[in-house]
Amino acid sequence: MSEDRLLSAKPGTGKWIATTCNGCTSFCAKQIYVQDGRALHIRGNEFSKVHGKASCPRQYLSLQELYDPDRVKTPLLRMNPKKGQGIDPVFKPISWEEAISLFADKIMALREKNETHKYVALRGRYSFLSDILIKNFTTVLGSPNAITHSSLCAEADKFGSYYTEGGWEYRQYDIKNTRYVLSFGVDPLSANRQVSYYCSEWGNMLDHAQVAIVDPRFSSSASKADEWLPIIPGQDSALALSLAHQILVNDGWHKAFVGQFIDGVNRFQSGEVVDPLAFNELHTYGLVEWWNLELKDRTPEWAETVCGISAEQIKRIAQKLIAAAPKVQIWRSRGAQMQHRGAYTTIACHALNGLLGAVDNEGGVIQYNSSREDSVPSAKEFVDDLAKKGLKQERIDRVGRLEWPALKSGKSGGGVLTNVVADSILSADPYKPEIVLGYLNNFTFSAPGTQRWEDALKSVPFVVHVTTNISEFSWFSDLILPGSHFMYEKWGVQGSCGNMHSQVSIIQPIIKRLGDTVDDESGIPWLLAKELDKRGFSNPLAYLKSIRDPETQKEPITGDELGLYAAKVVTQPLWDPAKYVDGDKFSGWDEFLQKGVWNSEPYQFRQLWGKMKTKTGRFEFYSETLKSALSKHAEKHNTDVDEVMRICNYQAQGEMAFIPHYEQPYRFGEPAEYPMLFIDHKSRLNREGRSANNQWYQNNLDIDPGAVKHQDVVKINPIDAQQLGLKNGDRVKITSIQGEIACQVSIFEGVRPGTVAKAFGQGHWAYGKVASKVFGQEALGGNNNTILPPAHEHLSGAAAFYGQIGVRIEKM
Ligand code: MGD
Ligand code: MGD
Ligand code: SF4
Repeated sequence: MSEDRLLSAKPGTGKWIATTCNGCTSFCAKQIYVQDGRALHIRGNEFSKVHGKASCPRQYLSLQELYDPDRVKTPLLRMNPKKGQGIDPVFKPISWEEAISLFADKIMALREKNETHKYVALRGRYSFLSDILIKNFTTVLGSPNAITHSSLCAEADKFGSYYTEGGWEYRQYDIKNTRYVLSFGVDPLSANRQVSYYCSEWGNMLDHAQVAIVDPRFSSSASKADEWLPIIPGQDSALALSLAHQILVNDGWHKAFVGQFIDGVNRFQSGEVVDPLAFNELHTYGLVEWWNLELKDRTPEWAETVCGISAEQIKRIAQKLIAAAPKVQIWRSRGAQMQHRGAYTTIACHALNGLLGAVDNEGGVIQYNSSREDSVPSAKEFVDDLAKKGLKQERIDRVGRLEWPALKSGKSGGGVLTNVVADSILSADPYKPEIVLGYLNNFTFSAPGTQRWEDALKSVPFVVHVTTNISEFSWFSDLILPGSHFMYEKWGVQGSCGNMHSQVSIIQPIIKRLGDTVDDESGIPWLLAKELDKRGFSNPLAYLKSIRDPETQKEPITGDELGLYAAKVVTQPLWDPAKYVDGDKFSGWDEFLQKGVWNSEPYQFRQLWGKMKTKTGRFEFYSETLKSALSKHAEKHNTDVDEVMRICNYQAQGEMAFIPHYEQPYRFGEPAEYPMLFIDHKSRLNREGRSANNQWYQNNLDIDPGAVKHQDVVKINPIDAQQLGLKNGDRVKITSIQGEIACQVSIFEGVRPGTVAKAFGQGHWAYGKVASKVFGQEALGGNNNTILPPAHEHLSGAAAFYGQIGVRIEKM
């Protein structure tokens, strides 16, 4: 970045520069008003065909994140070997040279012992360039342990799409043309993906579509919906299956997608088996098997007794779906899916889209448009023999073991088990790591069962954290490396999708960096590689030098150049006239950088009908794709699928494992001891776990229904509050089988009686002076992850934050 670009602006003469927001998985393209090297204002990027200038309210919080007075501005070394909450780590500022030299020594010590696999890299949020620091650098060092946060994020969601229509990915929704939206737990005005786009278009959609929100909590989107269905937590599959039953008995499936009885006479009658030969299926597979095995008995009357939604309301919604099909869309959130037995809920909900012909159809639920960026170049050829031995060791998260199928994209062990890593470290199974690097993550705060992470990190000899703030993870670290702010201080690339377009947008260093920081995804590996080179280990530097400027073929000579060249390499197919295929066209890199975003062509409907990437090429109600994945996993362990189901704590046996079916939700805590059910949710102002040290966050928390400014509240229904003798503002203790936290009561009719709801985000005891009550010692409110058990949905590998989590509420 040239000095004059940063400093030429006289007061009042700043300019808008493109970058990308990372406040959530929407990754909106942005423009920042920069003057005298400072970021002053922010807006959506007008060149984005996904969201244009629109934004969610959280964009502004990024400015306070950037200029947070509690930011780490120089490397810090721990002087107190004793680790624990409330124990001062005595961090001493040191130079980059000292910090990187120490880090390199530790890596070389592992190489000397032939134990390179004992290096573990953990990452949270990221840009596409994080592959340099996390995936590829870790590979060259000789460790299989590049662990992402994906299983804390939303893996169960992708499971639902993959095992019905063959895409391990999220979806977009054609809300401009839809007539009915049924959401299982998604609150699109607050969270999920492309919040900016959906916020800006939702009001227009309400002019031509009806909305029903299924959520035990009255969310922002429920407040604008036609119907709110306050379901009993964990019982979404009962509702979805009964809707499917009702659609079939009422002749409501979409014939052009699903097919029809050969003689046109509907034989789907409650309780009656149907002859599969009587039905001629078109673009779907296994409808009659699904009916015979599961749906025929899943009446609305049955569902009412299980999920707490009246049969009358279920029937009404089924009729509305039938009337609006195929211009309908069934959305599903982490809340409905990231549950201990949630895998079959994900496919039950998505199967409704199949039944109603909404898949890949106008007004319906659409896959992401393909975008054509490249990956960061592979590091394979830079792996030496010593490193190859390390790479052969089992991965620290135990993925692929019998009880951990994590079937990403159909592969046994294809996924990740982020939250298992704490247990692996504690039990030294498969081994105890010696170096843990955390990048843009805070698993001691963001993962259920936080205490395990604290204990695990205490036991690791050398923990490094790349972070903007001293967070709960940093508190247990030996070395802190100051992170560059993701949006404003580094090179990166990110992607997003919505409004029938995909986009790829640039992240660039646009301000004067605060303190003594370097670009963390490229600058840190660069400095480390140079130190390792000095110690005779030259492959990491050779790898990084192989990432050349695609225009001049120049090798990088600084970390910043590495970031720039990597960003150019990854986006080259989008801006290079010699390479581009479709979507926006640019004259070259400079124009792309100035506009900041590439947009794909608009989505073409119904291209996937008959050509889905499933085993059968069709939308699978009976999932041959899941059958194949589960069977391969079972074979790998010399057993059968029934045993896999048992060990993963599912009830299904036999053919039931391959179809969407009802599983009784697993309850954590007996009702006698833990009578209420706990509901976790995101605040509208959460930038994942990163916004609590922000005054604007604390001052505006009441943007969420039932929330209170500057407080951490648990929302309790007036009926329960009366029984418990509670009033607004009372302090209460919430206890689960996992732990206890304290917070304040907010009496709120928008939670189902018998349940309590609390937003994730507060409860920091580190992170800064605003986020904590006493920095390093006392939390402001309570962290939900202290009371959530570290359970998993084993088939996808997702952490199970939701379902039936029993709690006890006591006045303090
Ligand atoms: P964060 O909690 O956002 O990410 O969880 P994590 O991946 O752990 O923490 C990121 C950390 O990186 C910060 O604490 C800070 O130390 C550092 N940091 C912040 N900004 C920057 C930056 O710009 N650069 C660098 N280098 N470092 C930075 C997220 C995860 O949390 C996710 S994705 C989800 S979806 C889950 N949501 C969720 C929930 O809804 N409820 C509950 N109870 N828990 C949840 N946990 C999960
Ligand atoms: P959450 O909002 O985490 O998930 O976005 P979603 O997948 O939409 O899901 C929790 C929702 O489920 C809440 O509304 C909760 O009340 C509801 N719920 C809880 N239990 C149940 C249940 O049993 N049944 C039903 N039907 N609902 C239930 C996640 C996505 O959001 C992700 S993965 C990330 S990383 C982004 N992070 C993020 C953020 O940090 N803040 C905000 N505001 N938006 C974000 N968007 C992204
Ligand atoms: Fe940033 Fe997410 Fe808001 Fe987009 S929706 S502006 S990525 S916080």
